[in-house]
Amino acid sequence: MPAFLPNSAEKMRNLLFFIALLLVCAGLSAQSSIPILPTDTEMDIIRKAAHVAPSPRQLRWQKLELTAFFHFGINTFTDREWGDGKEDLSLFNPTHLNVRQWVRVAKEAGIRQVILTAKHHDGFCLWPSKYTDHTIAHTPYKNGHGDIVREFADACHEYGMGMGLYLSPWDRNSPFYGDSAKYNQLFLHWLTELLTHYGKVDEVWFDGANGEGPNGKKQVYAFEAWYHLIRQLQPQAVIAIMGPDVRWVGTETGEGRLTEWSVLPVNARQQESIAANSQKDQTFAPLGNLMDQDLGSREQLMKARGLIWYPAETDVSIRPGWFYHTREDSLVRTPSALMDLYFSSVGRNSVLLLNIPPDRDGLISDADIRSLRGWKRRMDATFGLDLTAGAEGGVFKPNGEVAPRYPGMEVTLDLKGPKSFDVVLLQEDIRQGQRVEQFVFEVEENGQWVQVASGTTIGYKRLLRIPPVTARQVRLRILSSRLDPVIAKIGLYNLAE
Ligand code: FUL
Repeated sequence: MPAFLPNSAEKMRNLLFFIALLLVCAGLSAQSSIPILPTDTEMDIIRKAAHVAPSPRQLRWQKLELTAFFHFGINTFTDREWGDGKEDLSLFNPTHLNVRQWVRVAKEAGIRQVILTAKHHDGFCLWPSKYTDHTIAHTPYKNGHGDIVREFADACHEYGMGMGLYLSPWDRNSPFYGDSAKYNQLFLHWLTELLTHYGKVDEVWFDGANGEGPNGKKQVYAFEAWYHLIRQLQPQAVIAIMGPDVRWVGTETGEGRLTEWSVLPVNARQQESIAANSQKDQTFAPLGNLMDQDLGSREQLMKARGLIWYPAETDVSIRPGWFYHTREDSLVRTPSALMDLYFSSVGRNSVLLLNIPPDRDGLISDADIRSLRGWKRRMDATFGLDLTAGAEGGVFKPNGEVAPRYPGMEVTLDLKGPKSFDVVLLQEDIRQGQRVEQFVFEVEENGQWVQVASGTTIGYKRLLRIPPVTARQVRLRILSSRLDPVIAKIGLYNLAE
């Protein structure tokens, strides 16, 4: 990887001095939330946006790139997607259950963190909770002595895999659901069990489904109290996607936006909380609808009272359903479809959360394993050889102004001989923030620069597929950025068939 810092020590010193000066002048350093003051000008707001950066837990999560879900529970045995909480628990009897196999399969596919449905909407707990009878302790599995959360935690530990738990707020079994105070308290008990008995937890996942309880009343979730408890018990865990650290990308198709900002505006109601919690943890309530196409443009930022780092997670299943159904064995995504998912999620500044549902035996099925292996082979064959290795140049030429638009910033690479490629990879150093708004990628042909790719945001990672091209000199030009962008990597590859 060429480093986009000047080659000589002197240039390096100049650059560091320049960056330090810039930060001092701007009076800003990177932080995960920044309030906007009524006196801030448009330029002040943009400068602030350029300094919003991930918290350590968000940064760790973003760098994982590939994470997976295991949807497994009573639905696996009733062949349903959403149970109603009245299921006969004697149906739950995975005779060959091997959670180590799930985690191994995921690991071999390049996945770095996995999330188990500890409890889905049907209320069935995969661990022997003390607070309900609707648990694994009342199933034939290991004669009621099983604990699949324990097996999962042990397997994650054994394979060095990040461990996450999905605890559905919606509960169609609990008699307390709808009696908001009681259910919220119960939920705290469940969280406490899960976050104290099983070692380190890296991600806590809540979806937003919400309904009425048996009393006919809509449950009001006490998210704030839940977040508070999670921060106390497992401070390193990211809370997704009804949570402050990670947002839902907005679809379940596996497609992120072409323009995907990790810096989002928050609203007036949040202003005080942001001011009070600046540099600390804070509650979240981003402005607007997270399914909108435009979440973070300059126009959106101008309406905000604060700015937060709130990156996208793309959840999608390897099969049509979230739970395993035999009838879907022939509908497993192919290796090339999984490759497409990588480009449309990780390649668009998001983390991929790929669901791989274990079957009724309690194993990941052969069809899924075949696809995952084929995908991994393609990933390795594609990204194993970066054609910029050994390239010269990469001196980044900032123009040094804190200005609203930055024409003319560019990075040129001499590939030391003609190289053919059809994939371009770009990365910003998001520890400094996300800044690039528009770029073009060019190759030199007969003394002329020819554009082969263009785009808007880069963020943690941007991947572009282009028609195959051969060139010796390539150039990234930033047409618009919120502040001097910090380009961490340019890579050139060939997509493996
Ligand atoms: C949704 C749920 O309703 C689905 O069953 C699934 O768990 C998905 C990941 O989240 O909200």
